[in-house]
Amino acid sequence: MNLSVPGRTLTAAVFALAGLLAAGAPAATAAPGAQAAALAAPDIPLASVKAHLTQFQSIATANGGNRAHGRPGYKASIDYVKAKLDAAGFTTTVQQFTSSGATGYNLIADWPGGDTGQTLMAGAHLDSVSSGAGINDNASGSAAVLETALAVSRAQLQPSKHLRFAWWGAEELGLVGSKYYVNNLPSAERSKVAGYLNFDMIGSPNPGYFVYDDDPVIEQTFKDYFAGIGVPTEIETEGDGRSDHASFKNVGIPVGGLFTGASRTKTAAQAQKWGGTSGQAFDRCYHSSCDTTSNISDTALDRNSDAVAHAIWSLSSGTTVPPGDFYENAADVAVPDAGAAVTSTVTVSGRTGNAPATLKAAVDIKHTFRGDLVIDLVAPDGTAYRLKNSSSSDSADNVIATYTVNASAEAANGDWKLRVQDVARYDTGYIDSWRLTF
Ligand code: DTR
Ligand code: ZN
Ligand code: ZN
Ligand code: CA
Repeated sequence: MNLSVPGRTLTAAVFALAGLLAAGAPAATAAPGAQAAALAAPDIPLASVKAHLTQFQSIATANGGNRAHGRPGYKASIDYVKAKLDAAGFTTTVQQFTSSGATGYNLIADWPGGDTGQTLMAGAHLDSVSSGAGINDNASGSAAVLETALAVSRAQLQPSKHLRFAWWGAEELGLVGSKYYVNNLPSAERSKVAGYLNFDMIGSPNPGYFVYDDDPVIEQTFKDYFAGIGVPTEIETEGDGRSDHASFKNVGIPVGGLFTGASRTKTAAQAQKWGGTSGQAFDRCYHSSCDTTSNISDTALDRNSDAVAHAIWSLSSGTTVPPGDFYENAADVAVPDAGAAVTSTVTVSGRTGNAPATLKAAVDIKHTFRGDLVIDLVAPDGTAYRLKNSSSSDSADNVIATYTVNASAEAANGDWKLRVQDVARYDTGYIDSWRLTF
């Protein structure tokens, strides 16, 4: 299968493609808590992803308790996602098919622009089983892909590759929707798909962090992201053929994806590295009626949603920022109410000289009364730069802002800390993510 690389065998084409994908995915910095991204992917707000889960739950509740193929809850889910994407400027297409005597639907959303000869796809199956709402399986993947697509629109991203997002029908009947899509994609169009990223169950309540071991560049992109936030990963071993990426892999398209586990039980070693409960299933509600909005790990959903955005930004970009230009930490850090200051660290290394006079600190702090917060950037030598003072009158939510600091007196390399203190009682929050750009 020629992947749009004329005159080459599949193997060579895949590696050639890997080279293309690699161009957009520079090696991450070695320093834990810091990583270089080809382009600065935004933090995907957990609250926005969970708002979609709430909608999918409401849809299931209003339609017989599920969002299964052939049932009204599935079409209502398609309509919800399509409306969001139409409003955000995507070109959407609803592809119909028949399976088990019922009409099924795939939703395809193209982001205008980019080289359509190098199309990067990301998708998730939108259907549930008939026994429940299917919130982890797979509203979690559907919501993360939707919110990433909306983030592309908010950023008005113009990557070198063309972006296409997809929500599949009838995956639970045997990858029916994604197989229908691939089988009906003309071979000339298939060869333009540079890669397909799949997200099926990414919020399991007792989560593992599994990365598909298929295309090496895609796999490394995900691994780099999790290494950058200090989260160990494992190779997904039960995945082959188990979700929609198989439809693409079967025709030679490079694939990758993320998974937090289903009915298998978490081992003691896995609980040691990830937390959670050993001897218990990653998702005890897999394919059950209890797969509702309470069947989600917020931390896993947040981390994986951010990983989706990182992969889209990294793998679709033809430009690269010099490694080390951008350092981030997306691990959540709770800020105690009227308590001690907390810090989140990024380690800068490999740079020469001092930091710039226009060092940028972009912060994303979730809080229900941001006037409570005092925020400092602390240089490696301990010098503190005040980014934000407290204010008893600023009752708005969240601090999502970028501050410019004249740090030219500071050596660039070392541990830089974001220090946050809640100085007034009531209301609380957490550091969602922050990044330092040189
Ligand atoms: N078949 C998927 C869930 C699933 C089971 N194992 C894996 C591995 C990789 C991705 C998904 C899955 C479903 O029930 O939708
Ligand atoms: Zn399933
Ligand atoms: Zn699934
Ligand atoms: Ca986050």
